[in-house]
Amino acid sequence: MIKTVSTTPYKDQKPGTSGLRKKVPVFAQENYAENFIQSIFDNLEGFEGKTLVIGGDGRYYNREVIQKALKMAAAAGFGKVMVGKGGILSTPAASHIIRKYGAFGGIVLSASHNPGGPTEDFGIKYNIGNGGPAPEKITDAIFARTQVIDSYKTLDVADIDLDGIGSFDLAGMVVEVIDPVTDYADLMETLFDFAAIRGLIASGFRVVIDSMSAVTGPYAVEILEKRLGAAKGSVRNEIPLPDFGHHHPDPNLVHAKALYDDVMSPEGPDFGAASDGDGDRNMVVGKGMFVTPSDSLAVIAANATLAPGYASGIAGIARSMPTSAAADRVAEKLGIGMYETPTGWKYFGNLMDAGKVTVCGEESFGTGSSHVREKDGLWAVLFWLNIVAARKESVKDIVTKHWAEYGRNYYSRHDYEEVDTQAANGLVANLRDKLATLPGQTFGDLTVESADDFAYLDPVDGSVSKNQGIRILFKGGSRVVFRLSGTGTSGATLRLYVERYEPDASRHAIETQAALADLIAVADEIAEIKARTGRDAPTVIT
Ligand code: VG1
Ligand code: CO
Repeated sequence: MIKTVSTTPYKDQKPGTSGLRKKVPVFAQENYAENFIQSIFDNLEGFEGKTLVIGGDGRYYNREVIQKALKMAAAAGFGKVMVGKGGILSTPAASHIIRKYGAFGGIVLSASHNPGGPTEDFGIKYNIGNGGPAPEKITDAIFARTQVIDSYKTLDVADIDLDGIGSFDLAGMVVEVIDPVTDYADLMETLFDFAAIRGLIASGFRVVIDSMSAVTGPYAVEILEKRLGAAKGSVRNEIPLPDFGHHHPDPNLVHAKALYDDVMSPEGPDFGAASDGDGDRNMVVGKGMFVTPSDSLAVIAANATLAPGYASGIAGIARSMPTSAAADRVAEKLGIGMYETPTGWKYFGNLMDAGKVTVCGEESFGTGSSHVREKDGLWAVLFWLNIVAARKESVKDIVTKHWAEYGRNYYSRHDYEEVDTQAANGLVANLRDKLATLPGQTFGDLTVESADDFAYLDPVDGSVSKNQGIRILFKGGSRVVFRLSGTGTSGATLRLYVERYEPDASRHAIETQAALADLIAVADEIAEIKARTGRDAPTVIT
C-alpha cells in the first residue's frame, strides 16, 4: 500500500523564526507540503515504531495537510500518531502532549499570528522530543534536504475521520484521535491555585478572554468558564474558524483593540486577555493598565512563588535580545541566572532542558516556562490571575509597585510591514557598515556606548547564531534594536525596538511614545528608515 512518488525540489523551503510559512496557494502546489514533510522525516533517526504528535491551529488547509502527514508518517514507519480531534492542538498543548506521552516529536501546523484563509498564510513546524521547536541545526538540515529531494513515501488510502475520539489502524500504524483540551487543562490545574482564582471570580472580579476565532477558544472555555466558574460568554470569539473570522489573530493593541477598549471603559471587565492563532501568545490588560509583554515577564518572575507550581522558586530567566531588560533586574535581585537569546522560542529549549531557566519571554507577547517547551498564552493569563488572587491587588497596582521597586523600562516596538525586500536589506547592510563608527557619537542628549550585530553562543551545546539583530546602546541604558522579521510571507518587515530605563518613580506615568520620542527620532536618523522604506510611519506600534 506504500507508494513512492517522485518529486522535484522547491527552492524556497527555508524555515524562518518559527517553521516554514507561506501563503496557502504556495503550499497547495503539487508535492509542496509533501516535500517539506518528507525532508523532516529524512532527517530523523530512530523514530521507527515511535509516536508522532500532529496538530494545528485549525486554519485553512490544516485538514488537508494533516491527512497528508498521517499517511506519510505511516509510510515512513512511525508506530503511532496522536492527533487532536478535528486536527486541533494549540502549540503549547502539542508541546505538552509530546512530553507527557514521551513522543519522538511532533508536527505543528500553524502560521501563528499570521491571518488564515484561502489566500492567507499556512505553516509547518517540527518539534523535537523535548516538546520544543527544532533547533537551528535541524531546521538547516531540513532545508538542505528540501533542495535535493527527489521522492517521498505515502499511502494510497482514503482519508481518516478526525472528528471523533478513537483509534484507527493505518497500514499498521495506530492513529489515536485525542481530546485536544483535557491534558492541557489538567496541567494548568497542577501549576496554579485554581481555588483562589475561582474565589476571585466568584467575588465579582470580571475576566474576559478574546480567542480571536482561533485555537484557544475550546481551551479557554474549558478552563475559564467550566473549571474557574466565569460566566458563560466570558470567552469571546471562542469558535476556531479556518479564516479566524477575518480577525488578524495577533494579540496586541492594534488587533485586539475592541477588548482593550472594553477593559478600559469604566463599566467594562476588570481583566482582559487575548491569544494568537496557535495559542502561544498572550496579551494581558487590567483596568487602566496595559501590561507590556516585557513587563509581564518581569512581574511573573518576581511573583512566581505565589503560584503552587513555582512555590520553590525559579532557576533562572531567559529573554530574547529585543525584549526589555525589566526581567534582568528581577533576576539580579533574586540572585538567579539571566540569559539573552536570539528571537524565537527555539533558543530557550536547551536552557530549560539543562535546568538553567524556568521562565522565558519575548517582547512579542510570548511568555512561558519549563512546564512545556513552547510559549504559552493561557498559561500567562492564568499566572496573572493567580498573582492577582494571591496579592488581592489590581493589575494596575501590581505593575505600578513593580516599577517603583525596580524602575520602569519604557518600551515599544515599531513594525514596518511589507516593505520592499531590497530596501529593507539595504537598510540593514547600511547599519552594519556604520557599526564600527557609531560608538562615541552623540545625537542630542544621547551618546552611543556600543553598537553590534547580536550573536549568541548557546552555553549548553556551544552552537553560535550570528546576525540576530543590530543593537545600538546609549549611555544610561537606553537602546534601539533593528531586525528583519523571519515570519512574514510577503515583502520584508522591519522591526524597530526602542527602550529607555527610568529609575525615578516620579517619572513613571509618561505616555510611552512620548517617553521614547528622542530615541525614535535617533533611530530614524541612524537607520534612515523613512528615506529608505518610503514610509512616514510604522504600520503597527505595540
Ligand atoms: C515573531 C516574533 C518572535 C516570535 C515569532 C514566532 O518573529 O518577533 O518573538 O518568536 O514571531 O511567534 P519575527 O521573526 O517575525 O520577528 V509565533 O506566535 O508566530 O509562533
Ligand atoms: Co503563535
